[in-house]
Amino acid sequence: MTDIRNIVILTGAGISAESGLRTFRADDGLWEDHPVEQVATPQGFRRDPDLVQRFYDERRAQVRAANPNAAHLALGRLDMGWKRGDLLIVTQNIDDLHERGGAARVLHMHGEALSAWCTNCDARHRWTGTLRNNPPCPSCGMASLRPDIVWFGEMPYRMERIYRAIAGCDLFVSIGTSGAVYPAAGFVQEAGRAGARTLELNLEESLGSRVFSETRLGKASEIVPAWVE
Ligand code: BJW
Repeated sequence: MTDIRNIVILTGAGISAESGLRTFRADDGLWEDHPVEQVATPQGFRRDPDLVQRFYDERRAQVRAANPNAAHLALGRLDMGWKRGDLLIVTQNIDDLHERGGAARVLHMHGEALSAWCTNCDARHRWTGTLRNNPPCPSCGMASLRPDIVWFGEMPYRMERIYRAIAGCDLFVSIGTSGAVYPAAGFVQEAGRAGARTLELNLEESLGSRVFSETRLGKASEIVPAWVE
């Protein structure tokens, strides 16, 4: 990696699978038991807020019980040691395993399980317990808190910052994501257009595998440390 200065790393559910957090689209994935329109759209939340709060209460508890695996720890080491240029980890994951694995330059484009968002005053609060009993917002006192999650049809967070980082990177790495959800699935094309080398690390080929300059297949806990070291 001697010619590389600026790196953007996109991560998806596959990097946290070996920490015990389920992915979405596998046969035993989350969408098998929880229809996506019911739990991951603003319409689903309006129709049955209790169901959606229960789903994310459970996810929040699972995130708290999980620990970073060797892949998160390797990216943490890379982030701490990378002084030659910029590095940004753009994660689609709502868990905090990158941060607990030692990484600081992390951006959660689909939100965070451990955050609650007040739809009345727009404040965000670190949240570790339940949201099901309509707790009041600590800032404005209204019972308008929802999971701080980007659902289908909503705008992912920090897009401008992400596209700027991609436009300036020499290496784009995608780890453990199926490439089924946009705009994240289109980042590899953006990086390619910017002249970056593109590398996919995944258990199996994703929908966009052909677009990458290189694909390495295997478990994240093995192939990510091997790539970093
Ligand atoms: C391993 C492994 C191991 C397993 N080691 N690897 C038609 C065309 C284009 C776009 C659209 C369209 N119709 C609608 C859209 C837009 C829509 C979309 O993309 N829909 C598609 C289904 C087509 N997107 C949106 O609505 C987004 N917003 C938007 O587009 O706003 C407008 C906009 C305009 C202009 C610019 C920018 C924006 C919002 C998307 C929100 C996604 N939300 C979710 C749920 C919330 C978070 C949560 O509850 O956790 O985010 S959906 C779900 O999918 C979650 C994930 O972050 C996301 C991606 O999933 P991921 O991470 O890839 O998981 P899997 O399960 O799919 O794959 C796991 C991978 O890991 C696999 O490849 C395995 O092989 C691998 N793996 N074990 C390594 N041990």
